Amino acid sequence: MKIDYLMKEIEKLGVNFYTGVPDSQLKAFCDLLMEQYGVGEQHVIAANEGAAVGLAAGHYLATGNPAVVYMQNSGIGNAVNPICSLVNDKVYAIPVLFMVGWRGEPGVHDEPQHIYQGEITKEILECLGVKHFVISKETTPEELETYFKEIKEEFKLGHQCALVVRKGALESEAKVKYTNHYPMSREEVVNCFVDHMQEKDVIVSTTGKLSRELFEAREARGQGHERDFLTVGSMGHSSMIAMGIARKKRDRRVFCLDGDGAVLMHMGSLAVAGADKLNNFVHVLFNNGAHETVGGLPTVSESISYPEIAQACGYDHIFKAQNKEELVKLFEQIYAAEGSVFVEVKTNLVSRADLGRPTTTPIQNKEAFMNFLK
Ligand SMILES: Cc1ncc(C[n+]2csc(CCOP(=O)(O)OP(=O)(O)O)c2C)c(N)n1
Repeated sequence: MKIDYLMKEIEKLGVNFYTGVPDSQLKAFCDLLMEQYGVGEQHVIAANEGAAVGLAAGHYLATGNPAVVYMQNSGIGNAVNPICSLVNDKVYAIPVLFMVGWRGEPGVHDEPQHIYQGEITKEILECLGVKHFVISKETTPEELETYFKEIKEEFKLGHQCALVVRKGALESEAKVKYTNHYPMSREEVVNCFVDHMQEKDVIVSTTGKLSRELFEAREARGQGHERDFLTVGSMGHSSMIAMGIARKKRDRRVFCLDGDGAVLMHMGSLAVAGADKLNNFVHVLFNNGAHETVGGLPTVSESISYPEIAQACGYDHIFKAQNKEELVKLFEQIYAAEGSVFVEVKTNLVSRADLGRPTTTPIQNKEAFMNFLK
């Protein structure tokens, strides 16, 4: 379906503000927002999907106009609390239009982390009191018009509605190119960690392409995957997984290879990890200033200082690298450090078109990892 039809219907509803967290399945929509509005007055990329609901509610309070909140279906979990306890009609009755990318739709092949979420997407929206309409490639402008008539009526009652967007449903001409000027790619840096880590040490890697690159780095070296825990879902939680391991395995260094979008999503964890003062915890932030995995839309990372934030949160050592020379030096610094470590590595937005996906299952990953830790 041409996205223009959808945008026209959205505008007819009186919506002129968009917020959310990007999703590859909504790439056509996200790119269009970037092309039309960039990030600013009419479009804000939120830290997480719950925060986006908060922002949409604030926008409504100030203007009387509903907002669109976009997300991958995995983000529904982050939004459950403000959907139930803020915008629901038993509380403040604030209309919101959700655009939800339907990963893991039953019958459509997808990665393990999307399967259960995909199965329960419609059910969970029903449970949350959010009326949903499925949008597919075949949805006609007439069908869309009838959906939006219903949405308008629901909005009058202070209800929320969702468009559940199937794979390949939206077509757009918008082609936005996202870049930055840093010399190293995320994959190069991942490879460097694999080559410089000591035998006993383990990695917890964040959601998205970083984990896929780590998997391929091991494959390319003919190594097993037992030293890596791939956080394939659960975006933003890899640092807490790593901390949980580090607390109980004090004789090993636990590296958390994190993304800036993921850190932003649950930034409070930095404070908790910093306060725990673990001397075997190495938190490495791959900062490319973007949600590269899902298309490259920017985060706010370029305008903040993670090293200063980490320092203020209590991490004992803060290191930085943005070129190969600094990166290689890092490992001496990391292994000489006593106390918890935070590293910021700046990376660019280059990734391989032929990047594979893990060929082992999450359960195999868990079992091999736990055996290695024993
Ligand atoms: C709760 C949740 N929201 C959204 C997504 C979709 N998603 C997967 S990876 C990703 C981007 C991660 O960005 P970042 O951590 O900066 O890593 P990068 O891809 O740039 O390496 C997003 C938004 C998700 N998996 N889970």
